[in-house]
Amino acid sequence: MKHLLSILSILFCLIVQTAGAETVVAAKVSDDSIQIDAVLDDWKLRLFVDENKILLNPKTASAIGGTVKDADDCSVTIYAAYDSDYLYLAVEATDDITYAGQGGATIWENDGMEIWIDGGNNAGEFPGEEDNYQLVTDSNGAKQGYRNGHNLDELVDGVENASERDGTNYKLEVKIPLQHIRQLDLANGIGFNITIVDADAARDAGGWSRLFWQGDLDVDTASWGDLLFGEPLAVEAHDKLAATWGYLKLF
Ligand SMILES: [Ca+2]
Ligand SMILES: [Ca+2]
Ligand SMILES: [Ca+2]
Repeated sequence: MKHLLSILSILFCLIVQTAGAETVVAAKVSDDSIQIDAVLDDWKLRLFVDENKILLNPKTASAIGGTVKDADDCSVTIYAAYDSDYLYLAVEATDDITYAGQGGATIWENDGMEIWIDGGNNAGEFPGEEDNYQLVTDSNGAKQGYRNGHNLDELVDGVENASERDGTNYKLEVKIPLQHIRQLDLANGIGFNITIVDADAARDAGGWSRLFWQGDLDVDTASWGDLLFGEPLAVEAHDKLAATWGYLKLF
């Protein structure tokens, strides 16, 4: 019986780990230290720990809308950071086929990222509550904001985003004014979700697919996770050594 309980508890832990965290903690960075150019060397990504990022692939996804067969088909790492004025997200995406032929109001059908924000972190209706909105940043570097049944310029004015392709893979970088997030309380965090679109070339044949970080229905705010506003990134050991060496050389 004791052995059975041990095995069951191990299995439970494995299931919890497989399901992935429901919280991502944005790292505090210096104001204006991140430039939106789809080049991520300004992020110091090596300092990001597991809680600062979302690993999204067919195994970690809460749900798959459509078909994403394996990590080569679509898998992404999403990094979160913030400063006094902006929330930043960076995406490194692996994709086997790029589809990004849509323009105008249908850019959400392109390979790219959909960001779901519940500013008051109180769930609520979507569409309905004014603090709930969706921001699309596609792999062309286009953007779109949606709230209460409307695409709104006010949701994308002031948002900067960039995309860079490397073959069929791509990188995204985006910054969102914190002022856009209604009912924001940094101490409370925001309700948050990410869906990654994997359109591929089979879009017209029903191949439009998505990986869900949380839940399985994009507008179900109650199923979203949390984004918390955390501490600055830890300084890496060799950065400390370099600083110490500089100090020694001074004296
Ligand atoms: Ca950059
Ligand atoms: Ca794909
Ligand atoms: Ca809300």
